[in-house]
Parts: sequence; structure tokens; C-alpha cells
Amino acid sequence: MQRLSATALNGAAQLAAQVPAYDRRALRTGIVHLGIGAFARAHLAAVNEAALHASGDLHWGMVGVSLRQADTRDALAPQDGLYTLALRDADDTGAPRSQLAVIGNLLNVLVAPEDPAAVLALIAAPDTRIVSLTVTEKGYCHDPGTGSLRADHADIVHDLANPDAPRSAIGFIVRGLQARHAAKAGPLTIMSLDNLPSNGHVLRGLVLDFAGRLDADLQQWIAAECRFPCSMVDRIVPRTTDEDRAQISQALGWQDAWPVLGEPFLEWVIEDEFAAGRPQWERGGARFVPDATPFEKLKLRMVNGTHSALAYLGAMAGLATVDQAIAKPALRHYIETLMREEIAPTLPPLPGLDLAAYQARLITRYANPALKHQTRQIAMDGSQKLPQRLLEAIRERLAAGQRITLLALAVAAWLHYLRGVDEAGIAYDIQDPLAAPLHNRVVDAAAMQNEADRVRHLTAFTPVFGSLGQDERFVDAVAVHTASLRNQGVWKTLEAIRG
Ligand code: CS2
Repeated sequence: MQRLSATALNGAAQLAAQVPAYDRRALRTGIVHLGIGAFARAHLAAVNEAALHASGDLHWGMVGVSLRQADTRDALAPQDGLYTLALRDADDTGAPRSQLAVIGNLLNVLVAPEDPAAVLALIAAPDTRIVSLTVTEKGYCHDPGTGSLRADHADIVHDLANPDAPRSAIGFIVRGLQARHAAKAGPLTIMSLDNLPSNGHVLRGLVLDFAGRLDADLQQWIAAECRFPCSMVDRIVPRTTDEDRAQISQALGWQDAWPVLGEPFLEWVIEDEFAAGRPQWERGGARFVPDATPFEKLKLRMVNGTHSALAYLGAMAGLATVDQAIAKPALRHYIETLMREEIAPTLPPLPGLDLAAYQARLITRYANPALKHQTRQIAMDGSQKLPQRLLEAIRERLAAGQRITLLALAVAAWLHYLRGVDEAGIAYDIQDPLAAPLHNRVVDAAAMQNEADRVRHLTAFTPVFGSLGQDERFVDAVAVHTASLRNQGVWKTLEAIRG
């Protein structure tokens, strides 16, 4: 089978996919994207592609940067940066269906460790107007509990000592902005698309903190001139498997070494705060708002909070995928009740939002049989995810004297998951940047007799829990569930809370 490439597209007669209908060779690089994984390729690039088609504005091509590995570049370079986006769901009869589009606005992929200077030069280039990021929660090198820069983080220590060859996204941004400032190339918009609350504000704080350690003038210029819009992105994007590669290549008619897949659903809400212009993303489905906070809270708590709950309980019960987990009536009932009773009441009002319909649609999204989203993929990096997904809502409810039984079960499920073996005795790795200190806590706690003491010891881990572990109401609520999960398992625990 012929490889997907610009030449292949040019010579194509019949196409099974939507393909770029603009002059790719005339596209300029207006966007530098740090962390060019599946997530960005399935939403930012898709919306950017639609905006390009609708507006014909050729200033907004994208160069992707991989901060660690060469695999994305190695897959896409022989394809001239082209790749397929497959949006999958099932039709009314339950048969899988898929909509294919070849995305063309990714012009190049750089591998940062191979040539950090090239990345810095690109951030400083006059054509560049936006630096965007999907580096996952842990890529911010911050303390998820407080949002502040971890000055002791190995990458931050390295980047402060070696500013010409950074490793972290923050190091690249600040050093790139320094070169840009020196070249008088004008300010930039730096746009986080990760699942963090107030992602723009958090990023701005980290960038300014780091910049202040290098150069006070630079810090001032960034604060005054650059913009950091907050945003909320919602699209489920499972990891691509070899089966997906084969199946998509077959349907496309060309071999694609790294297609990405996602659900058809997409919501992208972003603040209209740009320092040097932006693409017409609204023509590709984005929504510009003055304040993204209520949308972020809605998404982080409703979608990501319940996703994590489903992932930990599902994984412990031996359910490999989200659709398998939500198909279990006991889990579905728990997730629906959690949304309705303990999450929805914590959300700021959003005029026009039908919350019941939002919840029902979310259950349907989880049930999508064509995604095969792995519970263990979502279970990764819990230490970075729990604060904004579950703990903030718990704090607010405790402050208001409200019950936290169902939220506490999700936290207990994470603590239980950290033991590294599921209910069938199958062991798995804990993938988490804080896996080592968490493991030590789990081992110490296991030696304790009293359940509340165990939970107190685990939740005294302040990088995740802040001061929440000092609240006995929290400790007690979690301890009921950890004891039950260990002694009786997931199904009996779910039965018990159903009462
Ligand atoms: C998931 C998210 O992996 C995870 O932690 O909860 O990636 C989720 O699929 C997306 O945020 C949905 O928009």
C-alpha cells in the first residue's frame, strides 16, 4: 500500500476522506504547538483545518514540537506531516462508523532534544503568533495542589542552569520569548489546552515565575504584552493502536503510520485574549467567551471527575475500557448519581445550559463502543488529576457542610488503585510522576491497623491533597470506602452506597 503523502494526495482520483483543499505550500507557520500528541492532533489541528477551509487565511499553519520522543516526527515526516483523523461512533443499529479527514495544517514536527535551538528560533520567528500547549498536567512542572512552579523539579533546575537547551515547556517558552523580545518580533499568545483549571492563569504564573529568575525586564515585558487565554477542550481521544492503524489505512487507501482517533463530539471554549491575532477558529466550531471559568469547572468536574472515577473502579474490577465499565448498571448508576447529587450542585451557573441533557449525553459518549478508551490510560497520572477533578469540589462541599460520600468513593478508588494489583490479582504499573513517594505512603499505610490512620497517612501527602487530609470528615468518608473496596470489592461497595 502506498504511503500517505503530498504526492499521493495530488495524484488521487477517488477519496475516502476529506483532504486539504487549500494550497499547503503557501501556508505560513503562525502556530508553534508544544506536545504534538494525539490530543492536539485530534482537536486543535482539526478546528484549525476547518477554519483554514472556511476562511482561506494562510497565516496559520502549525509546526508541532515533541518535547521528548521522536516517534511522532518519525511517523509523520515521510507523510509530509499529513495524517488521518478518524471520528468514530456507532450508528443506530450499533454498527461502528467512522468519518475520515486528512489533516494538512501540521507542516512539520520538531524533536526538541535533537535541536532545542530550532525550537527557540521558531518561537522567536516574526511569523509565529501563537504558542499552544498540550503537555498534559505533569508537563507544567508545577505543584498540582497550589499551582506554583516546582523550583526543585529536575527539568526546571536543569532549564535554569542551561537556558540555551531547555527540556521543559516552561523553559522553552521563556527562553523563546527572551529571544523574541531581543529580536523585537512582538508579543505572543501562549495558549494552554490542557485539563487544568484556569489553565491560562496557571501557565502565566509559571512563565512569569521562571522568567523572573532569568531576567526582570523580560518578566515585565511578558506580563505587559503577552496573553494567556484560558480554555476548555472536550473531546475523548484514545491512544491509537496497531489495529487502528491497519483499519484506518485500509479505509483510506494509503498507509498512515500514525492516524489519530476521537469521538465526533467536540467542545472548545476559549477566551478571546490574543496578543497578535488569531485564526477564525469560530468557523471550525470553537466558541470565544470573555471568561472560560464556568466552562472549565463544568468540564473538569463532570467529564474528567467522573471519567477518573469510572477508570479507577472499572480498572480494579477488571474492565479494560470505558464503554465496558459504563455498561455495568451499578457503575452507571453510581456515575449518574455522582453527577447529579454531588457534582452538579458545585457548578457555577451557565445560562442556557441544560445540565440534565449534558449528563445524559456524557453517558452516551462513555458508551461509545468504537473508541475502546482504556481505563488504565485515564488512570495514569492521578496525582496530577485528582485536585481539579475531585478534590476542589470536595473542599467546597465540606465548607458548605454538604455530604461527600460519592466523591469520596472516587478518591478511595484512586488510593485503592495505587496498590498496583486489580481484584483478579493482575498486577499493573502505577504511571505517575509521583509514583515513588506515593508507593512509600501505600507501603507505610498498609502496615497500620486502623483504617482511618491509613487514610490519614495517605491523604497527608500535601502535593496532591494540600490541607484536605487534615479534615477528619474527609478522612472518615474516604476510609469507609477504602475498607469496603479492600474487603468486599468494587461491586459490593457500589451496592452498599446504593443503600
Ligand atoms: C481523560 C481525558 O485521560 C484522561 O484523563 O479523562 O483525557 C478526557 O478523555 C478528555 O479530557 C475529554 O475531553
